[in-house]
Amino acid sequence: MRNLTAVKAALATQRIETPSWAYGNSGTRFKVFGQPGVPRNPREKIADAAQVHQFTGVAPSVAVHIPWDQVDDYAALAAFAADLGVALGTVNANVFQDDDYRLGSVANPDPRVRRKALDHLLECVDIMDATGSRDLKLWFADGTNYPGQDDIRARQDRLAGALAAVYQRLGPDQRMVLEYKLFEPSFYTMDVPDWGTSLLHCLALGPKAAVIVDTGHHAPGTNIEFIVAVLLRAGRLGGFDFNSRFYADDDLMAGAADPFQLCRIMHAVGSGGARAPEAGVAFMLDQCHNIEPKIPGQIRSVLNVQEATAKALLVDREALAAAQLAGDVLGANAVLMDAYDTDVRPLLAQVRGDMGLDPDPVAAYARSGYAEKIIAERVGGTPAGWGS
Ligand code: LRH
Ligand code: MN
Repeated sequence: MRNLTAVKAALATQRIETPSWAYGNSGTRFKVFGQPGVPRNPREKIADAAQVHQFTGVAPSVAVHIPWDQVDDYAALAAFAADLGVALGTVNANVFQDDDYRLGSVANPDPRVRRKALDHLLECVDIMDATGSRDLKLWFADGTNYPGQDDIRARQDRLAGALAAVYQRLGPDQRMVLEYKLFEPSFYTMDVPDWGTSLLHCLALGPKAAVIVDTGHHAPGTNIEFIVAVLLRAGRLGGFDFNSRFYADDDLMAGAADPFQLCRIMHAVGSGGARAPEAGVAFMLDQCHNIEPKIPGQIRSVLNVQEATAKALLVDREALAAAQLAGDVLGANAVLMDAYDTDVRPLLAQVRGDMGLDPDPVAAYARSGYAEKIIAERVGGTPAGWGS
């Protein structure tokens, strides 16, 4: 697809969802470094997310996490967001921060604990009814730390039972998207450790269940674009949690550690005809800005996804297909590398200009004075964080 008009139109209609928790304090087990001006409540997080959309034009929704974003009136919160030009997006359940969940939530041996976890998942669907969100995102910390600790198959049965109960509760336009993770916080088994396990559960549930690929949740060296291609072929790629990592689930800025991988992933998305918002694949960021300023970090991350997407869109697919079918190994690789090696920043600056935006969102945000404003205003109260 080298038709530049079509490429620019595709870039202008891109939709990248930012996570509310990226605007709050976050860290590691060693330290959570507080930062000045950090939001203290869901409305301030949404106001910060609206800044990212204001300067990039392609981040019109913000994912919420319950109870980190708990409020009395979710419809009012959605209206507040709409007034700022963003929508409440994916609803993330949280059954990983309560003492009851030490041995798991929906896979816990104790039926009382499983019931408690299921009730939270069902409450999250009620919240989706109020916010108008399409997706319920489920990530489970559930697993075991030692061989023999629990029965692997029995835990799968318990998980399947809870997922089926939630699936029954979904409305006609709602989906549940199941995220997998190889390890952490459980270190011998995770009950949803990989794409295959997530896919099996989704296929068992029905068409409103799909797989979430968090780019930080694989073993080192995993070919993520292969997983993307296979899930798209099965019609079960629900979306992405984009971030990057050097070693584990580092939750660093998307594209920061491996921009080529992000480009290869977006190429696989394009090959599967799933780039456009209508295809139903959710493109989300799931990151923690432990040491860097959060709003600029989100803006930079959105730009990194845009750049990876632009490079993937510049792949000469006709030439690529011809080289592939001719068995021209180097020729085919060169077509893709030619696109990847293209500096797409001028093209994206043009796209932003056409959208009435400053060509350099990072600089424009810095000039806006918003950072200084929130530091001056947000004095007192408790900075938002992971709440554990
Ligand atoms: C788990 C995860 C999941 C979220 C959490 C914030 O590692 O990726 O998507 O619930 O991070
Ligand atoms: Mn994630």
